[in-house]
Amino acid sequence: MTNLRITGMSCNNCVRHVDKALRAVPGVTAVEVSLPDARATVEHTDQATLPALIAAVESAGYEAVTAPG
Ligand SMILES: [Cu+2]
Repeated sequence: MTNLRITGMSCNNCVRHVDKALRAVPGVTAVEVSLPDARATVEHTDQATLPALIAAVESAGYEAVTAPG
């Protein structure tokens, strides 16, 4: 499981974009995105690497860094 701090989300459309981008990464099994917490919690296998998760968020137009649990 990986927690990401997401920068750039301002509404529920942003949440959907981030959610969709993360779910498209091979190995991701579950995603929970919180707008008020600016956070995404991602359940995934080893197939989904941290750089792949971050790249997916960036390709959707947002910034991501790892966040503590
Ligand atoms: Cu938005």
